[in-house]
Amino acid sequence: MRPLIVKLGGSVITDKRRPFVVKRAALRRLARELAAAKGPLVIVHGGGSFGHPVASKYGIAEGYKNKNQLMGLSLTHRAMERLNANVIEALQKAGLPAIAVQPSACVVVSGGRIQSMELAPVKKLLELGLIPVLYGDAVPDISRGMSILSGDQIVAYLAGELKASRVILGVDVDGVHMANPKKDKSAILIRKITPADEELIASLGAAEEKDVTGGMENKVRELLALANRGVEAEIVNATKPGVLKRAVQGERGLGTVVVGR
Ligand code: IP8
Repeated sequence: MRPLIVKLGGSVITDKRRPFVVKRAALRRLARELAAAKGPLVIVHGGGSFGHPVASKYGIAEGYKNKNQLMGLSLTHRAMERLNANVIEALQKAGLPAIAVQPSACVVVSGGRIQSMELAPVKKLLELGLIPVLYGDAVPDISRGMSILSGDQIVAYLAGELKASRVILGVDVDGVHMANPKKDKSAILIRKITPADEELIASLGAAEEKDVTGGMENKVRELLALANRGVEAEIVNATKPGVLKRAVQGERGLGTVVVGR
């Protein structure tokens, strides 16, 4: 029972310029598109304008430094729960039996990296036919007190552990580009990335405005590590109606494919 794992990027489901604003129409559409998936499905979503501004204000991603950050961790987590509730409701309205799984309660993180995760509940939910929905979260970190765990890292970890059939990351651009496509309309889309493209991957970080978890470079690095474990992944534009639907139905080559050695 190899699940398909889909990430809904924060910039796809929230308005990144306006704190705590959900893109409701987009979320409704994406929920309907996800309903086209056959077989077991895990959904992970990012933070967008819910998690990132709060995490950044309190410096959660830098680890524990002062007592103020305790409220910061609490508020960041709550912001993510609020966004997650919106996602779950949209999925339910599209007829999908979605259920929230709280990462900060089941993942052990050290130095910002997942060390282990209690997977028995997720596996059982999948076996029953439910759709676990996880999200980037503010988490306790056993070496530095606290961290921000990105949805991308959760996707990569789960895909490896659950031996996912495939991973699809839905973002707000057509895939990975040679330059920032939001600033440079002529930026060339890269159709395929392999571990040999290190120079290109390192240059991705410079081209963009990063959020607290690192943006496109980070996504590609997570997916490459996964591809080396035998799980293929694709980054597609989920803001274009129908693209995510075609991807979850098994179509390839809609965006940037990440493959291993
Ligand atoms: O948007 C980060 O998740 P991401 C979540 O997947 C928070 O990087 C809490 C900022």
